[in-house]
Amino acid sequence: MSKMFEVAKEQYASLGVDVEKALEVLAKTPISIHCWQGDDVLGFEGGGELTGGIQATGNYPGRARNIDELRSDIEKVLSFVPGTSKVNLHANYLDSKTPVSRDALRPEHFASWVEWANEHGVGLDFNTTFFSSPLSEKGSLTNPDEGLRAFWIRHAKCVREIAEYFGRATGKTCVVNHWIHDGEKEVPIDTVGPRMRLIDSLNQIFTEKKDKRLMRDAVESKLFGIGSESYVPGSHDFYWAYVLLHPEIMLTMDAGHYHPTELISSKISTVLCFAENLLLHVSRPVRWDSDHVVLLDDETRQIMREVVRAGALSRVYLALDYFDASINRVIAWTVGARNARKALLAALLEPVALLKKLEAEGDNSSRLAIQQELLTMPMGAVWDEFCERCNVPVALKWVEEAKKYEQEVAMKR
Ligand code: RNT
Ligand code: ZN
Repeated sequence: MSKMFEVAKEQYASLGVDVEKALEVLAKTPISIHCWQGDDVLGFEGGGELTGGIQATGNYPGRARNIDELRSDIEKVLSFVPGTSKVNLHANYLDSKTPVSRDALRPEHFASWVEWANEHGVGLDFNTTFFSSPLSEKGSLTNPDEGLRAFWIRHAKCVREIAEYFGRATGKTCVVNHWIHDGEKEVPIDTVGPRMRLIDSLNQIFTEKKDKRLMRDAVESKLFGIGSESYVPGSHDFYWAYVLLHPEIMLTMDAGHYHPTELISSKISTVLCFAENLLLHVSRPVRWDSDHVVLLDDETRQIMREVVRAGALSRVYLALDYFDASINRVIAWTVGARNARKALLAALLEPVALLKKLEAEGDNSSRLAIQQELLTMPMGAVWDEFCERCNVPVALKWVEEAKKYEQEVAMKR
């Protein structure tokens, strides 16, 4: 244990913060690491193009081109990120030598992922993949063509079965996120029809009740996407109403899916008043839903603070969602994952009890002063100690290792 850590521990203790307790909670809180940062969201169906409202920009060399490369890259990332991680897969990351239609996906197509996950002691989360398909060019769950809409409903049902299998085979609940890219470049005349079809599709998908311990469903809202700038049926209001009427389904809030000045941190407490659980996509929009690498910025810190201050860590699922193809992908991945956990540490090191007491007493000046003082308290020493205890490289040592991996592995691709 470093001297710096001992000093930091005392400083936090003087505000009533139990650092050891904070580290315990930090270590066991799962954060789901998305698989799609490694290959620019392309997956392994062999299509080779990302379409459907989202875009990974940049062409830095070393992209993972197959499952083995992607797993090797994720393993690197996992070795750099302290605490409990899960790995978040998309339905187009199947392991199959022959093409499989998305409405015919079976657990066997993901059996090697389960084996891999168990080998590495990580749980798996999952996602329906409606984008990057010629069958969803005119939409997925809102498609006016009944045959195509039925296809995508079948897809979602397959994904839920596979998720159940993930839950059973890994012993860890699998969270399934459903995001559709459906939407319009211009405001359509009929804005109700697509929404009514979406309700019907969701009702069909969720008809079969699943064991909550094995898998959970979540629906992700969005304001706009590329090509769907003016109208998105699956908006925040839409899904918020849907989950209120169907409490077994969770709402997913992605930090990049709102108006530029609208923050998900300010919505968390409202959702928690009415919903038991919530899924967060920790991401970073820059002017648009650009999915930039997560920083240790104000909003990421505020997201974690809101969850911790509400005492809701066990009710909120945390997942990462960004894809940067302009820099070393393993480094991008790791920076974001470490930052999300660092922000969580910062939240856990807040003297919440003391701040709440001051607030109740009306002493808002002390409340403000303490919050500002906290910003320069030695969290770094606590973070370093945490990394050491978790056997991951301390400070910038991981960057050296990532660079070495880049030279020896990624650049040879
Ligand atoms: C898209 C959504 C969605 C995707 C992933 C790949 O805007 O945020 O979560 O990023 O499913
Ligand atoms: Zn998202």
